[in-house]
Amino acid sequence: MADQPKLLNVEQQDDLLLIQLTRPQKRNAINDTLLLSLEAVFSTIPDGVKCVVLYAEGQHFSAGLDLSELQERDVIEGLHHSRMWHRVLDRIQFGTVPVVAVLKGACVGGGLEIAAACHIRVAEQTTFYALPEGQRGIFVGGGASVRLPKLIGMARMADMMFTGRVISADEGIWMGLSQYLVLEEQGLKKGIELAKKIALNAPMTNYALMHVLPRIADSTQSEGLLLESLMATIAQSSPEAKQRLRDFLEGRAKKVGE
Ligand code: 1HE
Repeated sequence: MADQPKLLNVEQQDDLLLIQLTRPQKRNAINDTLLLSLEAVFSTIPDGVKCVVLYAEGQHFSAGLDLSELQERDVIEGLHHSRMWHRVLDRIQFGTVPVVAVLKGACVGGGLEIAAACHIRVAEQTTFYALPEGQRGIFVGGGASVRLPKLIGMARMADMMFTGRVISADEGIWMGLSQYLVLEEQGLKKGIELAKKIALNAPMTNYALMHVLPRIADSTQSEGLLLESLMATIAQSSPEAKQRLRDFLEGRAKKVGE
């Protein structure tokens, strides 16, 4: 509706798409409208965009599910609601381009679930992580029970829910919740810097990292090894890979670390 505040701001910068949560007055709590807006944006990534940076206005990445909408749902409505979260977060994780999330302040509940669906997480020093579902008498419903154990292990996730433990940005980096830790206000700059690097990769490599690597992680060892061989063969036979290998052998490509 026209008089409703905009919950997302989307801006294309060359081959990057910057998506900002713009509900700071509610600490970027995720109501259904915001969740469906995210789905719409991630379903229509413009041609030419090679990486997304997801960040937030205000002091907090996201306070999670908008609890004011958690009205009396019956069982089947609850199932559909959780499955809607799964659909949207799968759209982020298994979309067309990698997503770098820039975290700060609260990254809790559904906010952490969204962050976990992204491919790279940059945390500002103010970030803190929690799963207050345990204290609110509910359970995670946006995919955390599948994605978080892959990042930090099941025991740590269970601890967060059993005890309401709040994880600091420093703890989060060694646990694996974020891959990068930066000073306050430096997150977006770092996120864009990383997104620009990711955008330089061969699209086939980014595709393999987004779509094949997590499937290999879900496979048995023998299935995973076969998937790896198939993916490696497809990737190395692409014209872009051949060109990149020639560039290295003929001294035109950067060495590791340059
Ligand atoms: C909200 C929400 C919310 C803030 N739903 N309205 N998530 C939680 O249990 C986290 C709940 N939120 C908090 O613990 C705190 O708000 C924060 C630590 C994140 C930030 O504190 P603070 O002092 O900066 O803000 P505030 O004063 O608590 O909140 C400002 C406003 O945002 C206030 O509304 P106002 O109209 O009184 O100004 C709050 O009510 C509102 N607000 N968080 C609704 N979450 C797929 S299943 C996922 C399940 C979950 O995510 S459960 C975890 C829910």
